[in-house]
Amino acid sequence: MENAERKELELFAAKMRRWIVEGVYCAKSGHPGGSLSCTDIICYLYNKEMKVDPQNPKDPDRDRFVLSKGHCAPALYSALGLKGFFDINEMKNLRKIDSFLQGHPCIEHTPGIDMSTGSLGQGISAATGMALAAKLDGKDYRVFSVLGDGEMQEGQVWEALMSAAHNKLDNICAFVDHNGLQIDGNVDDVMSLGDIKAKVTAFGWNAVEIDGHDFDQIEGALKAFNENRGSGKPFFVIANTHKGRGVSFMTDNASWHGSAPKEEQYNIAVGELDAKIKELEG
Ligand SMILES: Cc1ncc(C[n+]2csc(CCOP(=O)(O)OP(=O)(O)O)c2C)c(N)n1
Ligand SMILES: [Mg+2]
Repeated sequence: MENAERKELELFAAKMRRWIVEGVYCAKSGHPGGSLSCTDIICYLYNKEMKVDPQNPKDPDRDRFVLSKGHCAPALYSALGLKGFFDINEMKNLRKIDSFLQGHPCIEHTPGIDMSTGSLGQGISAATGMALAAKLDGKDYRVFSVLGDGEMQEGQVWEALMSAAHNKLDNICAFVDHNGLQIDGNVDDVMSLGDIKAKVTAFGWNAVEIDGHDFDQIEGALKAFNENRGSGKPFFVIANTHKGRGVSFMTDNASWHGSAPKEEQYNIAVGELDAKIKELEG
């Protein structure tokens, strides 16, 4: 991709991260670590890949997005807000009573949300159902989903993977945000996933492995997904990432899975992200 295009994506992602930190700080709760690790994937999808219209969020022909790791809602909300689905300043009301930006995505109240998620394992199942619906309705839309690596320990995920392959859903592209950490520490210490690529391939999907913070590699994976359409096989992307990416003291640190920064930590995080935004705007 051209340098200017990459820089534009980096700037959007830096703004997303700035709003994630703002939202979680204002709420005094939430999940910054996993939101910051999937930011670049969601940034790319909403800026370059998905056919969606902020003015017409229920367009029946739109591409769908399901955040299966629903606790990372701040990442999705920041992308939707920056794209104009709603006023981005609503991020300051994250998790407040009566706000439409609750701790987990809700299809009923939030423009741009295609599925309510939060109970790990369910999102990818719903995404599979949506991809099957597209096939049955003769529609061309695609379904994108992002799972957590800890989430992949859920048995329901593997039922969904089996179902998608059985139904030949080559219109679904699932990413795992492979940050190596879950709520209690290392995924490998809690319950190792083993060779994810070998497993999902054995479950009938085609798969690629990428650096989930590298926009050229994200683009390459999506190109491979689009070329894979017609194969009758669903497509899986193992995106290697860092939890807490973009904020020095949160990076690769499981303790930032589900906690909000105190004022001093907020100031450091915002200082780092504002400097990044300034550098990219310059
Ligand atoms: C069914 C279910 N069990 C437990 C939880 C609580 N929970 C929320 S996040 C999380 C850890 C998820 O780890 P991972 O999927 O790796 O997320 P990430 O690292 O991307 O934040 C858990 C256990 C849940 N949301 N749903
Ligand atoms: Mg994880």
